[in-house]
Amino acid sequence: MDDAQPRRYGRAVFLATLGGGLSSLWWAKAAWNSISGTVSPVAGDIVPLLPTQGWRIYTISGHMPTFDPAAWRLTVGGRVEKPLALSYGELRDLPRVEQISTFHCVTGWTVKNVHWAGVRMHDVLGQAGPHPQAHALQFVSAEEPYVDYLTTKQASLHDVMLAYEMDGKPLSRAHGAPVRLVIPEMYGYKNVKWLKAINVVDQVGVGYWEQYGYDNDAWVGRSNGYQS
Ligand SMILES: Nc1nc2c(c(=O)[nH]1)N[C@H]1C(S)=C(S)[C@@H](COP(=O)(O)O)O[C@H]1N2
Ligand SMILES: [Mo]
Repeated sequence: MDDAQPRRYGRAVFLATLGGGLSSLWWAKAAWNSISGTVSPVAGDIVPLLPTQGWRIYTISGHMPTFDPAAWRLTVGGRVEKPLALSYGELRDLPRVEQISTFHCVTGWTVKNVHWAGVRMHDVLGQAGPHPQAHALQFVSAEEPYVDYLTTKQASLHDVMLAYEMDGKPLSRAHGAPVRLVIPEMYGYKNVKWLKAINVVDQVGVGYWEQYGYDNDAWVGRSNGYQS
């Protein structure tokens, strides 16, 4: 695809908007490796690739969406220059990253050292060219009506991932096949499974669990979840 010009335009606009601080990391791939945190670029060499334990499989509907590789698309829309509909193959063709990070549910369980593989948000959004005035992302699950939001700044954290593999295998249906959001800094409910759409929006809306009183900013250790 010959989209050098729109791509550069999208980046320039987005960078100009976000300015400095955390958000400048959005495109600065090289900078990520110098940041310490939960991600190890050579994670596989340090922690053996083992099936992780302690998961509880959650659905809100009792029905897990099925994944048809031929028909599936991940759409990127909302306030973008160029809406996208990525096939599974196109998603897999984007630069692959791996990380090991720990997963916390707000109800108290934790799964340590989950080995994820997938793509970084900027590699998906960069092609779409988010509008300068839009400050949030909406993540829509194929499991309706599960939805959640991150600010663009939160979504630019270095270890946020759209994960298509867990523990060295394609993401299972129970864990959100074919792709889920992973944001280790935040509690599990932000980690939307069966992701089907990312929409660039002006500001965060009310996510599925947030409508019942959970924090919009689900920082592990700082948000205690229930607010009522
Ligand atoms: N579509 C969808 N995504 C979801 C949920 C859900 O019920 N439906 N539960 C969330 C919560 S509260 C947690 S803790 C994790 C659990 O991930 P797991 O089911 O892979 O263990 O998924 C999150 N993503
Ligand atoms: Mo959770």
